[in-house]
Amino acid sequence: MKPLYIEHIGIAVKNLQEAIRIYENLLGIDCYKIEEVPEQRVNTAFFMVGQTKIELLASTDPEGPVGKFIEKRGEGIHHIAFAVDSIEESLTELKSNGVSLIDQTPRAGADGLDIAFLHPKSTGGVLIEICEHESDSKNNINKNYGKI
Ligand code: CMX
Repeated sequence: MKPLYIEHIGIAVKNLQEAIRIYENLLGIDCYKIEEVPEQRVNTAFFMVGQTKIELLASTDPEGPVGKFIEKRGEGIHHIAFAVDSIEESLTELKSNGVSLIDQTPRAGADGLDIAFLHPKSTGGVLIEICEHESDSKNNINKNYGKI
C-alpha cells in the first residue's frame, strides 16, 4: 500500500461528551462533527489537527468492537488510519503480502470515507484502517485529468 498521510487516529472513550470536553480543552479547537455509525455500534466525534483527524469513539453496545476493546484494555488509542489513493489496490497488495484483512472489500465508514480494517494479529498488535477520500483517489485524479 502507498500511504498518503495519517488520516485519523481513533481513540476509544467511555463517555463521548466528557471526552469531547477533554479534547476541546486540550487542543483548543472545537469538535466539528458528531456522527453515529450504527453498523460499527459507535458514536464518533471529530477534531481536525492539520491534515489529521482525532476520532473519538464511544460504544453504543458492550458487544461492539469498541465496547469489547474498552472492556479488555480500557480507554485509549484504538486504531490508526492511513489515507491511500486506492483501497481496492491496497487491499489486493496487502493480501498478497500476507496481511490478514478484516474487510475484504471497502465499505462506508464515518465522515464520508470508504474504509477497510486490517487485523491487528498481522500488524504488530495495532489495528490499522486504510481509507480513501474522493479527492485523493486515483480514480478521481484520472477523472480530473480526463477533463483537462
Ligand atoms: N487494537 C489492537 N488489538 C486489538 C484491538 C485493537 N483495536 N481490538 C481487539 N484487539 C485484539 C484483542 O486484544 C485480542 O487480542 P488477544 O487475542 O491477544 O487477547 C484480539 O484482537 C481479538 O480480540 P477480541 O476482543 O476477541 O475481538 P474480536 O476478535 O471480536 O475483534 C477485531 C477484534 C479487531 C477483529 C474487531 O474489533 C474488528 O473487526 N475491528 C474493526 C472494526 C472496528 O474496530 N470498528 C470500530 C471503529 C469504527 C470507526 O472508526 O468508525
